[in-house]
Amino acid sequence: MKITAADFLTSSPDFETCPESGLQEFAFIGRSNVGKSSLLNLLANRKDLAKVSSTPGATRLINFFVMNKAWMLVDLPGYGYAKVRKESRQEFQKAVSDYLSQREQLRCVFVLIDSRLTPQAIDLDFCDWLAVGGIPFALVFTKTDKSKANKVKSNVALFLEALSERCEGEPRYFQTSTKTGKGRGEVLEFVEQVLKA
Ligand SMILES: Nc1nc2c(ncn2[C@@H]2O[C@H](COP(=O)(O)OP(=O)(O)OP(=O)(O)O)[C@@H](O)[C@H]2O)c(=O)[nH]1
Ligand SMILES: [Mg+2]
Repeated sequence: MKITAADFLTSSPDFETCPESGLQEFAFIGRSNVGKSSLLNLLANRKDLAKVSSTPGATRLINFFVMNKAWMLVDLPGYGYAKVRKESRQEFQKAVSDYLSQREQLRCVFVLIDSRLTPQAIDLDFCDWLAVGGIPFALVFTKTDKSKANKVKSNVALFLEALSERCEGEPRYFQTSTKTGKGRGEVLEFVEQVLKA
């Protein structure tokens, strides 16, 4: 899919203020600093549509972007920034959980995983939470330019294996780099398929 237009629509502090719109949505979620805003910019082919930051936790609102005047990308705040007790790991911001569980036009959540790391409980728990809630998701392993190819490959395999012990079925997954543009075409092709379905 060719991106011909990408426009910021609005930011919402909570679910209640999310824009009324009939457009189908694809959301980005993941740990702080994993590269959600960067990936959004890569897909949109824009340098600074979504705010990229070296400070973890920069995105605090739910940000809506209209693509090709036809569908939306939604940049969500990252989870796992503040040090949290084990019991509250899944008590991430209410705005995000409300959005994910109640937004009717949400077609797919892209869960971003740092490809440099071996499987992290917080990411596995989050995928588990989505699966239990019946919320469709796909995995995006980010920052693949930052480690050797075989390291990325083994981290992806380990994550899929760990996830298979918790949830049924293997999710779609992608590997991306905002530095080289890797994965952009595949993710957009997937979005196109889902929009058509
Ligand atoms: N080398 C490299 N750096 C990346 C990549 N993706 C993101 N980064 C860098 O990682 C940092 C965090 O990126 P963001 O896109 O702001 O991450 P985020 O997930 O939106 O962060 P929060 O909004 O704070 O949760 C920035 O310094 C980016 O430049 C990538 O694919 N490769
Ligand atoms: Mg961000």
